[in-house]
Amino acid sequence: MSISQAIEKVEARYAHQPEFIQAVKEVALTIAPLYDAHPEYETLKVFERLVEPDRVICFRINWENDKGEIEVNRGWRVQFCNALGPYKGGLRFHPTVNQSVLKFLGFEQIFKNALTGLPIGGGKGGSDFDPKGKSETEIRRFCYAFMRELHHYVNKDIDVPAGDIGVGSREVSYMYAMYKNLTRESTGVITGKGVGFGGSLMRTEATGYGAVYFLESMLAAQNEDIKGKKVLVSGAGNVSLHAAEKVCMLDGIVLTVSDSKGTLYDEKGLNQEKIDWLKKQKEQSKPLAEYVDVFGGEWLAGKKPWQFKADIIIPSATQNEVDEEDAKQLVENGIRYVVEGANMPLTADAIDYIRLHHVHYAPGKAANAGGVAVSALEMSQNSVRQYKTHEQIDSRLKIIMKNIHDSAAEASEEYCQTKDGYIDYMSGANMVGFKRVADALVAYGILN
Ligand code: NDP
Ligand code: 2IT
Repeated sequence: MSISQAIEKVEARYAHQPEFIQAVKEVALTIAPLYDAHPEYETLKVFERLVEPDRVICFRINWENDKGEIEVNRGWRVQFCNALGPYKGGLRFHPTVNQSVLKFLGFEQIFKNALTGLPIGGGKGGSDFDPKGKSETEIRRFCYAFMRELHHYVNKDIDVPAGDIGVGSREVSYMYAMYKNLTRESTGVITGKGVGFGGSLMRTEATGYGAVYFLESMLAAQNEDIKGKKVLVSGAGNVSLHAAEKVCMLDGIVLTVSDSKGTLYDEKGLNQEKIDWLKKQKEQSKPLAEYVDVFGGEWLAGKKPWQFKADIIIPSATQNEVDEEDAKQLVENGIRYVVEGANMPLTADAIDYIRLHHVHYAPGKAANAGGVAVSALEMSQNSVRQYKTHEQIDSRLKIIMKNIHDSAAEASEEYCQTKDGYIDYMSGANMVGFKRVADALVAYGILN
């Protein structure tokens, strides 16, 4: 079955899963040169196999709210592909979570994890539980209830979850506590744990910092650096605020952050004091808009951050937050680099538009791989029951991000006929990630 036939099959079978189809097509449409060079991939139906998860586990979560009422949510774990190691990927708690969203995230995770060069397969999970407006005790009860179900399916050598939207170190620690309680095991079954009881130093910072390390390599490839460059960041969560922090540390100018309510614009740029304030504000679930009263700037209710002139954007909130109209505005405003902190933040049309206009584009599966990479370092620290230092993890993270950049750039040079120093990171990253997984499947024969 050719790749185009495999796409048709996915479109027919999963017509009701638009995000999943979007993620599959993005990979499929860029790996053709590699696929053509390896006839064994088609013989062994590698692509057709990879678009079908090993299994999707779906379960009910009953929990009790503060009024003593029973609430019922849906939970999932998509165990997509373990060709390279245990299924690995985060858990998302957000009302928009459904099978399509988790399958797109799990599919992307396979190739992202392969790009890190570490022994981890791809998976994703979560729930349609909405943490907004819930009390601390409700969050705790939900996390316990979620793991009461999930623990049947995960294990340090089988499937290792972590955080994602709505799941940070607090939630991971509650889930880990329930896992330990039920299994009497103290193992690396989940990553992003608190430092001091199994968590790795720098896991919290890793995704945002890693994305900026990737950006540094992109800029260096064009003989530029980040100093003085204007950057638009979206989101105000884990990835966004750490990406913003690293940009500031390197003397870039972060003009925006945002959330589901609107955008904060500060023409003077963020600094460490402002970022610390933002972190505290989000931790306490307080409005971003209050920033203006403390530091000045402008609050744009209901607006995205893409209307301002800048050099770089780091979209770090959620999928499809940059559409074709936004892409047109970004090109018009002189944006030259797009670095995806989030997973699939650009629609397919937006990607086409910016690539057509030679904007350098780093897809999430390459640029935000630093988080899962440090998760994998947490797994190995847990296995040997030793901790690495901050400096050791940070230098590994830098090396991993540089390797991802360089391998994607090399594949772009080998397979894509680009001109004027343009690097096709999307095709390059897809081909490198895909090849590592495909070669493992070929080596295994028809199992896996
Ligand atoms: P957080 O929950 O910490 O923060 C999410 C941020 O995005 C919040 O500011 C939130 O605003 C905003 N947001 C979420 N959904 C929407 C929406 N539908 N519309 C507008 N804003 C929205 O999540 P993370 O920072 O962990 O994750 C952000 C992105 O990065 C996701 O795509 C995730 O998959 C990806 N990612 C995360 C990694 C990690 O290590 N955590 C690793 C790699 C990728 P509000 O508070 O108002 O909802
Ligand atoms: O999308 C992602 O890579 C994550 N949410 C992190 C996954 C992980 O296992 O650390």
